[in-house]
Amino acid sequence: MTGLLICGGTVVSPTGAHLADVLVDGETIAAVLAPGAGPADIETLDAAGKYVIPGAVDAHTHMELPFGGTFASDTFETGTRAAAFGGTTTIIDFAVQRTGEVVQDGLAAWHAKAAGNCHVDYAFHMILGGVDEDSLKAMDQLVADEGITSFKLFMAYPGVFYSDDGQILRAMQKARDNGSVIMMHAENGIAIDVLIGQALARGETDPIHHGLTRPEALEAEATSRAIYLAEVARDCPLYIGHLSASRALAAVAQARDAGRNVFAETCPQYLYLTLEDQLGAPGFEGAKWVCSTPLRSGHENHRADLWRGLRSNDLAVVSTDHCPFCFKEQKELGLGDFSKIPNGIGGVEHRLDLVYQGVADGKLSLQRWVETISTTPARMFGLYPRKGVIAPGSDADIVLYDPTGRTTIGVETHHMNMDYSAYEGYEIAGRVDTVISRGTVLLSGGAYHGRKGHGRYLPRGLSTYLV
Ligand code: DUC
Ligand code: ZN
Ligand code: ZN
Repeated sequence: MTGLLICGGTVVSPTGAHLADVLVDGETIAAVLAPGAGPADIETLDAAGKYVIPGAVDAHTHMELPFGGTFASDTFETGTRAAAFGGTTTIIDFAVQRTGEVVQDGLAAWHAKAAGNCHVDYAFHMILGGVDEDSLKAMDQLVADEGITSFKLFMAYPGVFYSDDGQILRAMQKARDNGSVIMMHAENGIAIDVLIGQALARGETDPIHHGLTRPEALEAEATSRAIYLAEVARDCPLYIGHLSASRALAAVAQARDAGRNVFAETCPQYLYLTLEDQLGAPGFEGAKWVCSTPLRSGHENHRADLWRGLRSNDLAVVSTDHCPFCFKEQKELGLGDFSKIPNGIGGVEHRLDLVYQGVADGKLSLQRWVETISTTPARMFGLYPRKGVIAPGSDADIVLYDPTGRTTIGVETHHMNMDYSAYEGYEIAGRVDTVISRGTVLLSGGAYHGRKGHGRYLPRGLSTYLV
């Protein structure tokens, strides 16, 4: 018989972990079987002692994003290859409509960047660089025809991506009508720009001032404002991106307790890294960790609160906000002026491991690990049950994870197109062992077998979280 039988592993899902064999036929999963119940005359993959989990879905990446006069350093080719090494078999990247550009032209440009270049499957959200009659019509067309069912708006970056409250409200009303989700960059960019101007005028130019001019109060304020605007838009589905801080989380939790369609993600950088230790590193070193929302103070309770939010489902998803820039020549654009440092951290390769470390440390259950990195992002963004689950009929995107292995993160071993690692020297108590995408083994025994062009565009349906 043709196909592949993954034998002896522990299949992990949001509802439990049990010994089972997984039968793969072609690109899809044919059956999940009692151990030993599969056909005998078939190629097998020994998964004894390993966790067998659905391929991870990174719902927030920025390959080749134009930002601050340069471009994110991973192409779709290098970034999706790195994703595969880390067990992520689907990314959802952000196509960009720049202010004044036709939305569909921005989308076409993103398809041109990605088509034929991806190692793993990919989908798009759409960044709206402004809301007007044309972009509101485009939202309907993208939902109906293009498989794009989520739109990101920015309360930050005036003059670049910024939308004012009236524009946000109109986009939310449209999303309420067509069933799509509004994703929000929730920071008060108008107030932040005042603080940046004042800091620079005082001669405060080091990278740490990136964080100090983006205080968590302005994330909490914007998060609350977005939640209220979504309420006015008849409880439009709202997804807060890259949530980094305790009071923003409290606003999300309050809305969720009230039964609202409010969801949020956080990212590994906020779970591990701090304003003082990384952004405040000596000299210009801190530029490596300039991202927005920024890293938060380790003297406050943000990281512990974020782990708690992941446990309680006030934080539904961990994605990376993968937006890498090299230190040389890219981050260095901000030498002498922190506001010119391109914003972003690369991490698409390390999300499974970094969240798994939370399991090893007793901060998260095995089930929540799978739910936050795979099942929920797939459900949230209309890819479920094709992605995010090991079940008959689903794509055979499968990762074997070795809880007895170890991973050392660093620039010498990573596969992202970055000249440094944001997590240099981190030791993880686990290891991605085997990665399968639609039945094709991309990684096994440390050897990479993937190729660019294997990854396909995934038109998405509506979120399955909404009633
Ligand atoms: N934040 C980043 O750090 N980079 C890209 C865009 C964003 O919102
Ligand atoms: Zn953002
Ligand atoms: Zn982002």
